[in-house]
Formats: sequence, C-alpha cells, structure tokens
Amino acid sequence: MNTAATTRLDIEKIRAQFPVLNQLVNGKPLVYLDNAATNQKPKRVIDALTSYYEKDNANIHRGIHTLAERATKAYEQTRHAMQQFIHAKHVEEIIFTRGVTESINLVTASYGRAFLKAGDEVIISGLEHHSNIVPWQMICEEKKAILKVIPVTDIGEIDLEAYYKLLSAKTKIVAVNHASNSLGTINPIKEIIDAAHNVGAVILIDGAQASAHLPIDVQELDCDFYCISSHKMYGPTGTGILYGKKDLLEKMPPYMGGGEMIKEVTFAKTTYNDLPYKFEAGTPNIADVVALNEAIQFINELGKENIAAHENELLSYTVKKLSAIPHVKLVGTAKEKVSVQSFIIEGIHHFDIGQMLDTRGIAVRTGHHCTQPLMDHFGIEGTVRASFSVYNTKDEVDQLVEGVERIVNFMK
Ligand code: 7TS
Repeated sequence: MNTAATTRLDIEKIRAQFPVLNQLVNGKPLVYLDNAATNQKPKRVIDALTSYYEKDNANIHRGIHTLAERATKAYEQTRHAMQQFIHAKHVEEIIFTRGVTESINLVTASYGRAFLKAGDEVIISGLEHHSNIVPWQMICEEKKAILKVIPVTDIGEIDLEAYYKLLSAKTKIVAVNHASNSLGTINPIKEIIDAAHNVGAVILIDGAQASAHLPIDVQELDCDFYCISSHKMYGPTGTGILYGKKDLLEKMPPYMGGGEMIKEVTFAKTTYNDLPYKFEAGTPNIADVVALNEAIQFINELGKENIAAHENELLSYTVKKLSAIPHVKLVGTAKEKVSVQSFIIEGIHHFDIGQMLDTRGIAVRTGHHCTQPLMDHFGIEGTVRASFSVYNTKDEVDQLVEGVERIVNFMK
C-alpha cells in the first residue's frame, strides 16, 4: 500500500468541501458509507449547477445568441475533459447519456440489434449488475442469440479459465464490469478484452464502480465500449457517458430519433448527424453535464492514485476489524478490490442491520444490490455493504464496527 500517497491528502480539508456530510442523522453525525450507490458532491459541483442556471442557461448547439454559445461551450468542454479522463483518441467518441444503464442499453439496442444474428453468443459474467444483464437478455431474446455467463469463484473473482473455454468463433459480444458493485472485485479486464478480441468479439466494459477509483485508459485497454455514470464519481445524477471506438460508432444506427441527431429531415428520408450528435437526440441534461466537468477536475486534482491509496487503507482496516467480530461473515474477498465490503451477520437479516445502523446515523446499503444472480451464487438473499469514498475516515469505520458489534451483542 502506498502510505506516502495517503499522507498527501488532507481528508478533513476534503470533507469540508462536501456540505451534505455536515449534518446529524437521527441525532448522530452522518457516517455516509453508501458510496457505491452514489457518492456525495463537492461544493464546486453544486456551485457549477447553480451558476449554470443563474448565468448561462440556454439550449445548446442551436442558438447563435451569447447564452447559447456559452452553454454549448461549457457542455462541449466536459466532453473534452472526459476524453482526457479516459484517454480516448477522439472527442467524438464520447457520447453523453443518462449514465451506465442508458449507455449499455444504447449498445444493445443499436449495435446488438444491427449486428447480432440467431445463434450468435454474448458473454457476460456472474458478477454483473442487473443493468449489464437485463439489456443483453432482452436483445438476445429478440435476436435469438445465446447468453452465456462466466462463473464466479468462492472469493468473488471471475473464473478466467472458464471464460477462455466459453469463447469461440460464435462469441460476438463480451460485456463485463471493471469492478463489482456488490463485492468490489476488480476484474482483470485487459486479459478479458484481449481474449475477446482474439475470437473477433467486441467488448463492453461497465465502468460504473471504476471511474472514481481506478485509472482508465481506453486506448491502452483497447476496449470497444466503456460506460460511466457521473453520480458515482462526485458528479450530478442523470448523466454519464458511453465511450465507443469511432469506427464502431460510425457503423451503428441511431438509438433514438429526434432533434439534434439529424442532418436533414424530409418526409421521404432523414439523414443523420455526425458523431457524437447522432446518439444525442433531444435536449440533453446540459446543467449536469456542465457540472460533471467540476467532478472530473476534483478527481484529477486529488489524483486517482492518492484517492485509491486512502480508500484501500480504509478497506484493509474495515476487513481487519469486521472479520474479528463473531458471527460476521465477509462476502467478497477477491485479491484486488475497490473500496467496497459486503458482509452478513449469521441469523440477522441484512435489512434489520441496515435499519439499526441508520439509527446511529450510519448509511449503508442492504439487499441484493441489483445483483440477484450473484447473491444466488452465494446462496444468500443479500448483504450489508459498506463502500468508501475519499472523504471517509478511519473514525467512521470505527463507528460502523462499533455499531455492528452492538447489534451482534444485542441480538445474539
Ligand atoms: N453497473 C454497476 C457495476 C453499478 O454499480 C451500477 C449502479 C450500474 C451499473 C447502474 O448505474 P446507473 O448509474 O445507470 O444506475 N450501482 C448501484 C449500486 O450498487 N447501488 O445503487 C446503484
């Protein structure tokens, strides 16, 4: 662990930038450990939203008046910032969507509908969020393609050997996450991508749980699609991106029809706009896209390696403390993880644990985390999940641990 990097961040100073953290919940200082669901927003992101509406609000790409020009410029600046953030080769490879769910649906509805044929195979993993399962089931059903699933090991890692065996000339698409939301497992996506390409398949990476924690270089990874949600990386809800390789995006049909995505419309025929606008029909979520730029700068200024070093330290501390409590069982103990820890307490329902922790001001997620097949694999209904962001502290972990200890002592 890079402790030298950890000391570089002044966590109290960082916390002070997040107004929401400064409140009492049920009479106790809020301990927010539900960051994998959505993390909190620094003041600069909130200010960017307010400032956009107070000073610049206008529809983009259409008007020639000053406000329209300002709004368009700010919106396109975020596209450039995101291009750099994931090191995309071309700016038009960045498509704004509502987030990962819409990005995946865009690919299944456009690429999947255009290129999948009966008997083709699509591979996902047993670690996926429902949003990287259901859209593939829907398109496979429509196209009579076959969905295959890479099994997961007992510690919550993708079984790579099994994956290699599933691959064949029939494989047309592989879709896996960069990091698991339920278990935190970081997947060996470079190996997964290269193996998919070896059989001529295209590959989509769901980066929902990676963008705030892990370095992303889409050119080095050589993935075909990469999906990000803004709200999981300190940005606003309701926006995110689909990255796609230009040559693929160019041959894909539009996903939605409407304004903005056209070049010319007649009743006889419509021609479509160039990338990225071909995939951005209608008035987009301008304000949130503009504010997303601040979230990108926030991460860039802290440095992802510094963020990860701090979060890894919190995770190791959590694992050490929780695993020492009788009746607590950790779920997901992969070697490489982002800062997520799921656990159960034998004989106590996860909802009850979540509710009891909430009375102490501690926010955790409970349930299946939109990964029901993964819970089935472990033979459980759900877990309690603590997940960390850069503003969390060891003191907060201590409060979680104390809360869990009290629950165990009280219930057992
Ligand atoms: N993929 C992963 C790995 C996720 O963690 C999530 C959201 C999604 C896709 C969907 O992202 P969205 O922004 O389009 O909703 N995960 C969670 C979670 O773990 N708890 O609440 C949302």
